[in-house]
Formats: sequence, structure tokens, C-alpha cells
Amino acid sequence: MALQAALLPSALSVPKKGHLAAAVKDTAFLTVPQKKLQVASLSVRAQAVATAPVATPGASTSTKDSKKTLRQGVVVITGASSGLGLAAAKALAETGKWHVVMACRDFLKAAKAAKGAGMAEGSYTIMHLDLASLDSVRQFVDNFRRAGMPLDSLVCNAAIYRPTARSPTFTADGYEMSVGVNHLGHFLLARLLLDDLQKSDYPSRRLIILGSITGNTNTLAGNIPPKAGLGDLRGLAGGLRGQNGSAMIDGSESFDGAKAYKDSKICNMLTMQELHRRYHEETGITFASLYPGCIATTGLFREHIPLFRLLFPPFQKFITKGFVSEAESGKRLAQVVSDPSLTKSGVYWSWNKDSASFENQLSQEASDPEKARKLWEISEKLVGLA
Ligand code: NDP
Ligand code: PMR
Repeated sequence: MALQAALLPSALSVPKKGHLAAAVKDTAFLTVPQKKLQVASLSVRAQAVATAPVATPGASTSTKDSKKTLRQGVVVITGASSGLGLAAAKALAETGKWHVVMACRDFLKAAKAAKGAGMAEGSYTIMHLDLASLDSVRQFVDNFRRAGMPLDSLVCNAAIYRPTARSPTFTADGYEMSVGVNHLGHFLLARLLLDDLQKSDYPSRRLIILGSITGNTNTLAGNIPPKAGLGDLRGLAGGLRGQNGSAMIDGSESFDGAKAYKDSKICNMLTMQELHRRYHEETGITFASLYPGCIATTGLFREHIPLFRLLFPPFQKFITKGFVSEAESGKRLAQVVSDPSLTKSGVYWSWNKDSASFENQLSQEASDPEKARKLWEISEKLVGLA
């Protein structure tokens, strides 16, 4: 029971990070070192794009043996400065088949992380994106388009988890931070970049949004309190403002940071399915979500109490056996981006003990089409698309 007490969200408080993310909201390239990196990496990419032939969509012709080969794909990964995003960026870049656009809120952190992970110069581009600001999302899309790259795959990976927060913090647009960053920022990004994915001549274009087991109440992990639940979405419809309504999607009066995260993951999984229903047939884009395993060592748990951070990895490794390393989780996400056998759309992928992928079942709420439609319509209003 001592273990359970340590692992359950604690009432102990930690310093709040508050509006930090909103404070760094700005355009892409802020400082000299950032500019240098960006320019260097873009110019390499520009050459790669320039060498691709125009006449054969989705293929380039090797000068040596005139055998048709697939051109290098371009994948945008949000939150690629740590954890799963970084591991997937590395895994994809290392294949040589992908150029990775690391869409990150902290440019220097991302640059250090890419270097530290041993990613080859020229295999990636870092662009500023702060999902806690809708202006920043729009700015990112402009910057990306100006860079002239095609978009072949988009991975909505970034997230924050605030299990010990006693009160909500808010995005630049005034929405509760966990749902604002994890869902609303990605919702706008995905909607804007759909056009770009549609224009791509790449044979398999994919839009991937991270889900999680803890947002699915059809699992043991999803039944650990506080349980995810969107209710009738009245809090979201009210704008998640806190002071003049609720900061929680279901309209609860009290704020619960752990539940807000789990709720945001339901939103992620519902959004993927609604995208599939609305756009798959028309565009051929593959929409997918996944639970990559419990990556208990990542920065996601940075705001949790130290005892949790100490016990969580061994607990997941030896007791639940749900633990997965950052490197392994990166390979799993990379598979969903590029594996030719994972082209099915509308799927929530998971992996078994032997690391083989399978189509997993979502909970009733996380697969409710009526809720997905309602979520879509409210989210459109909140991000200024309707
Ligand atoms: P990390 O904390 O390591 O990575 C999260 C990333 O999101 C970081 O790069 C972080 O940037 C970025 N980020 C946070 N806020 C913003 C913002 N406002 N704008 C842009 N980027 C932002 O966590 P994980 O790697 O564990 O999580 C990645 C994904 O995997 C999440 O969607 C999570 O829900 C999902 N997941 C994780 C599981 C796990 O066990 N860890 C299990 C199931 C799903 P910065 O580096 O600047 O902080
Ligand atoms: Mg959970 C049965 C297996 C299992 C799995 C796969 C997870 C994954 N967890 C499991 C079980 C349990 N957890 C049990 C029995 C407990 C009670 C001791 C427990 C507790 C627990 C806590 C307190 N677990 C947690 C927390 C968190 O703060 C994490 C969380 O909810 O983050 C939102 C978490 C997680 N457990 C997982 C996974 C993958 C997480 C975190 C990441 C996520 O959902 O994105």
C-alpha cells in the first residue's frame, strides 16, 4: 500500500511552472545560434528537395542505375526535444529516409537534445512551436510553409502533465493548460496542416496523435483515480476559463491536473477518429493514434513528487511489466510513421510483450462518435476555425 500511496497523485505541492510557456511565445528563430542551426539545416534540406525530380510523383530517380527510389520524407514531430518525440526523431532520422522537423517550444533545448542524441546535422530542422499559444501555432505553420518543404507525416506528440498542481494555469488564449496544449494547440495545428499533407505526393501520408492507456477506462491503468471522463463537455464549451466557469472539460468545479491530462488524451484519441471519418476517404491520409507503452523515465513526470519519480520506473518494470524504454518507444512511434504495414486509418496501435504491434480497442467514451463530433465542433470554435 505504501507503493500505491507513493504512486497515486499526491497532495504535496511542487513549484508551479505557471505561464512559463506562454511567456516564450514568439516567432521561430530568436537568437543567433538558433538562426545558424536553422539556416544550416534548411540549406541541406533545400538541396535534398531540389534534387527530387518533379515528373514522377512520390519517387526520385537514382542517377546511377536509374532505379526508382522513394524520395526522403518530411515528418513534423511536436515536442521532439525530449522523451518519446526525441527518440522517434532520432529513429526516423537515422534511417536516412526521413528529414525530421522538430517543432519545439525551447529551441536551444531541442538543439542540445538533437546533438546529445547523436542526430546527424542536416537530418533535422528545428522550428519554434509553442502549443500554449494559438498565434504560435499559426506562426509555425507559416514558417514551415515558407521553408518550402513538403509535409508527408505529422506527429502530434507534445504534452504536459501537471499531477500536483492545485490550481489551473492557462494558455496565452486563456484555456486550461493541459487541454490547451495537449488537445487545442494540436487540434489547430492538425487542421491547418491537413492542406499540406493533402498536397504531398508521398505515397503514404500520415497524421498521428498520441493517445494513452490512462485515457481508456477499459483498462486497469485507466481505472486508477482520477478517471478520465469528458461528461457532456460543458466545461470545454464554456471555454475552460476557470474563474468564470470550469477549467475542467466535464465542468467540475474543482481542478484536477491528473484528470485534465487524461481527459486531454481522450480528446486526442477522439480527434484522430473524427479526422478519419471526415477526411480519410477523401484524402487517403492515414490517421492513427497509439499507446507506445509506459515510458516511465521521460520528462512527462517532471512535476510529480520525487518519490513517485523514484518508484514509478521500477514499479512499471517489475510489477506491471508495462515499462518501455525511450529508445524502444521511439522505434514504435517511428513504425507508425513509416512502416508500410501500418497504413490502416482510424486505428489505435499498441504493442504486445514481444513488441509486435496490434490494433487495440478504445474505451466506450474514447470511441464515441457523437462525443467526437461535439468535441470537434466546440474545439473549432475555441481555436477560431468556426
Ligand atoms: P516529455 O515530457 O519527455 O515530452 C513532452 C514534449 O512536449 C517535450 O518536448 C516538451 O517540451 C513538449 N511540450 C510541452 N509543452 C509544450 C508546448 N507548450 N509547446 C510545444 N511543446 C511542448 O514526455 P513524453 O515523451 O513521455 O510524452 C510524449 C507523448 O507521449 C505525450 O503525448 C504523452 O501523452 C504520450 N505518452 C507518454 C507516456 C509515458 O509513459 N511517458 C505513455 C503514453 C503516452 P520541453 O522539452 O520544452 O519541455
Ligand atoms: Mg499506472 C496494469 C498496468 C498499468 C499500466 C500499464 C500503467 C501505465 N499503470 C498501471 C497500473 C497502475 N498504475 C496501478 C496498479 C497503480 C496504483 C499503484 C498505478 C498508479 C499510477 C499513477 C499514480 N499510474 C500512473 C500514475 C501516474 O501519475 C501516471 C499517469 O496517470 O499519468 C497520466 C501513470 C501511468 N500509468 C501507466 C502510464 C502509461 C502512466 C502515465 C502516462 C500516460 O498515461 O500518459
